[in-house]
Amino acid sequence: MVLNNYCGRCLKIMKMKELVAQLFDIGAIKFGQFTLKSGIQSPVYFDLRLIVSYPPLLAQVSDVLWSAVSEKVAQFQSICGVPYTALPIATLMSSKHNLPMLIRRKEAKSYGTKRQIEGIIVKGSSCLVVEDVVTSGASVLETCADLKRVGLKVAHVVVLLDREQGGRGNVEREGVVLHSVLTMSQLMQYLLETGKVTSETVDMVKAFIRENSQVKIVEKCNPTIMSYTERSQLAANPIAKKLLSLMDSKETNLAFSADVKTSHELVKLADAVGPHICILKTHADIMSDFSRDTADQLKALAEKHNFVIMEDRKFADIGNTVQMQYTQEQYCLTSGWAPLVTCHPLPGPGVIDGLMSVAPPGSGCVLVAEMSSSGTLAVGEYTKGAISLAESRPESIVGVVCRNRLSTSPGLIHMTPGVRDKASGDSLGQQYISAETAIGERHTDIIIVGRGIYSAQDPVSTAKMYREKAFQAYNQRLKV
Ligand code: 5IU
Repeated sequence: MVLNNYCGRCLKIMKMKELVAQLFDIGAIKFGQFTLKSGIQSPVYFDLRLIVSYPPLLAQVSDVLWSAVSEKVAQFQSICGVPYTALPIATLMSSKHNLPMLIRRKEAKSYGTKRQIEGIIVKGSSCLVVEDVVTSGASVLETCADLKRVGLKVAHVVVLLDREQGGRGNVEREGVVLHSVLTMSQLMQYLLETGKVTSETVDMVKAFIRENSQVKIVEKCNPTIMSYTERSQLAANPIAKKLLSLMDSKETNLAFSADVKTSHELVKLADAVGPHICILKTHADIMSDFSRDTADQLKALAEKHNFVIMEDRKFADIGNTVQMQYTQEQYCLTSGWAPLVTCHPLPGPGVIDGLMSVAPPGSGCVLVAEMSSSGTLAVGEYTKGAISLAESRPESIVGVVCRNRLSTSPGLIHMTPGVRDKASGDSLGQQYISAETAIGERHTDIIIVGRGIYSAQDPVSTAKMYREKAFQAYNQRLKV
């Protein structure tokens, strides 16, 4: 009896070794440097997508997954694969064992009306979730959450490989039992025993697992890894929506601060640099000749080149006073040429109320939460206060001027001034950082560049250079 059991176990291990060796041979297990969805760098990568090209292997994987939950199967009324790799595996399991399948649509959110789960949903029935690999458990939990949302019970997940990096704990904390066919340690042992890898490779992977045994689930709503387009759908203010979506469609997160002294210069620069920017930032009160005509020309250019104008007035008084300042005729803000204006949070919410009560519909404010000048007092509790004010008024406050990412609100746009290449500052306290630092390291959204562009010999090609650097840093961020 004991002998039989032992042999059965031996047989199982032999089969598993064979399966692992075959997966290695088709290139489903790779060694090198890989960035996982959870952001960590891994020396080993497991990619089962290839398996559809090897039908017998696909069938074998489906069989071992089924065996791993064979004692539980009676309790399931449906089966669902985590898209996309596990879809064909779940299909085979469903078909072979006559267990109805459900398909989770990964992209349904962007189409709104489409169903997230396809197939017949019997509310209250139990669904078995199938996945190829679990690292942090984030993908598994997303699928479980969508199934639960439509009224299904999800208590069991079966996976081929548990990478032993915290996924089991993360999934089980959500009340879902994880059944795995293999752990990463077993997989490495089998590869060693079948002569596919050396013991050095096994040791390297083991060390990696030891150091990364608790991978955190990447927050789904982490704005630093969301696209501007995704975030535009979550923004409450129409200008924030427009700005975020044009940043992706126009491929620019560059704001140009055109601090020139005449309207003529401003209009000329705005027309030339317009194709490369998402925001034109102005200081109407720097110009000696700002008029309604300037405002009209700027408005036309904003339409022509698809950018948003932000008048950097930095309103900073009580509501009643900023109302009068905003409606004063000289700068004709009520005509709507600048849908965004900056203001200081110093006075409290009244400054926002005052401005919004007189600004044309669809306008917004940008709050100064931090400054780029040395010795700035906009730090610590002041900055925190600015952020809570911004987060409490998403319909009016489109963004913040800052030097770091300060909020996880996806709709709040972080704009960073004091950006310039090959300069560390000026003689009056300005402090410069690079586009890569602002967007790539400090995770802000827009760089604001003034002298770096308008003092350059060729402002247009320089703007193009800043645009490319900043947008590349954003794209890089999304890859994590
Ligand atoms: N600006 C800053 N720092 C700040 C804030 C605004 O530089 O903290 I608030 C403005 C000032 C200027 C532009 O209009 O951004 C930056 O110009 P230069 O890139 O030329 O330094």
